[in-house]
Amino acid sequence: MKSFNHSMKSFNQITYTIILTTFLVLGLSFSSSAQTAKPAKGMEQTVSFKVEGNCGECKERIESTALDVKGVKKAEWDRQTDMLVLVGSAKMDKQKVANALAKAGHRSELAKEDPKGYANLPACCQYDSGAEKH
Ligand SMILES: [Cu+2]
Repeated sequence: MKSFNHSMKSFNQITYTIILTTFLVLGLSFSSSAQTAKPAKGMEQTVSFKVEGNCGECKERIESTALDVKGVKKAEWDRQTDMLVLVGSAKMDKQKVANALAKAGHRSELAKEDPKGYANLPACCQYDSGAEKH
């Protein structure tokens, strides 16, 4: 029984070492990838996603709606490519921006448009009507 206990102990020690090493390696790789995914506090981040829109009026609406969301410092929407580029603090949440845009009627890669918001858009801005970009 004594020798059994002894071998159990060394087995536990080996297991413990393996687990510790695994966590250490995982922890190191996780922290380095986490740094690139989420900027440290106080740092700025730039994100972009596609937002449907038609014209200069859409541009103003999309950009001012985005700027009203917490943490957003700069918003620039490109009428040709439909890409919205946001610069903001670490607290900026692109999903919140997408939700605000959806409420205003603009569909994006991240959120489906609110039908009421879409219906309230001026006819020239209703991007699903087949109206040309202008
Ligand atoms: Cu428009």
